[in-house]
Amino acid sequence: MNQARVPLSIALVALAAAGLAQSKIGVLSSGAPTIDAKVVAVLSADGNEVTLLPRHDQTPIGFNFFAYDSIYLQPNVFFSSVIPDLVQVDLKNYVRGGGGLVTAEWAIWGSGSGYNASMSGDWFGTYAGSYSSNPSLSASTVTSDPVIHAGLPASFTIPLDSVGGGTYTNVTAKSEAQVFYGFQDGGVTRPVAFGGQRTLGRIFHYATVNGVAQFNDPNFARLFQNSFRWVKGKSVDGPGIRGRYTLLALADQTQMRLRVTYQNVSNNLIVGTADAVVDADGFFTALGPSTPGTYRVLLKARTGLTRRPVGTYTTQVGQEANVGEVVSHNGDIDGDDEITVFDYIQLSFAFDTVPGDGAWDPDADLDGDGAVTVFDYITLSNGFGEAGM
Ligand SMILES: [Ca+2]
Ligand SMILES: [Ca+2]
Repeated sequence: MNQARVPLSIALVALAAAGLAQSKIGVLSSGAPTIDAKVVAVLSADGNEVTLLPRHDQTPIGFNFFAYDSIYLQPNVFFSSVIPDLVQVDLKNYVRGGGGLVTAEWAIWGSGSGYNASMSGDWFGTYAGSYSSNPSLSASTVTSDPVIHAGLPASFTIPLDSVGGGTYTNVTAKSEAQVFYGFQDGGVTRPVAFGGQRTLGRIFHYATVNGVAQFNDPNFARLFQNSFRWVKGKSVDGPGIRGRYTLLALADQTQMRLRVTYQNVSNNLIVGTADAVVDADGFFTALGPSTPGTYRVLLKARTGLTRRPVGTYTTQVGQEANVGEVVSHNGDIDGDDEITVFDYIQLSFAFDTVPGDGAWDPDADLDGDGAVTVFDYITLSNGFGEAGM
């Protein structure tokens, strides 16, 4: 038991009880426990409710980023890591749908080598071809912002850590980027703290690796806290919906998790998602978008397909809406929202196994009877060729 954590836990409980949390922040683990602990401590000290999430490259497909106001991505420690492609698409859609994302040095360094290509097109800078191992960096204001610069001097020196081989990357800001602090690289001003808006959400980048020495600097710690205030997104916490999703051939749907996605009918943008748990007959309730509007509802269970109840619904304050019911085939084991030969292959690897066997794969047990058998093959075959909608 780490004694130092006790006062922090008490402080967090007190804040949660008083409903004063600044925002809900999910920290994708860097893979370095000392850095992760520092990140959590600095953000908690600003009154946020902070959750340490799986290592970024091990984020499970289908992870619900919309459960958080903002997400921190620090991919430096395991610098050859790549986030699963479907998760990158989710993270990109999370930002475009109103979420906030803060990233560290490798996000842009790596994009220069093709890492995390599905989302890096949304970054606000590109790799300028070089990085540095300097032990400190002199940051100066380029454009002042009341949220970013709150409590900070116009210029300050940031002590730097070497994480993954360097301390910062030379970045070229894209034309649409807002650069808050920069540094001088020869005759060129390079961005060190910068970002911008992508559709409904915001991304904030650091050109630095953000190690422990950096967080121990009060000015950098404040800048870090301010950047999360700046990106803070909207969560799904509005009037609820109820509906019904039936996953074919599943013997007992009790406790089956369902993802509910809200799409604005006027511009087709995804504005948020919510998690729901269904009862034995497939009935569920879920929170709705915080912004009043008219939405299309998309429903998906883990090995089911995305299904859309007929019609749309308009949020009404304090009133739960019934969005209707759908039935889905069962067999999307790899989570790409289609039932194809790749799902067959994954089922075949787990065939004739039960929990405890080396090749056991709970997602391949489509009917949920605790074994991967011919009945799971039949279930998959019944939906073969079907895709989400
Ligand atoms: Ca599939
Ligand atoms: Ca089975």
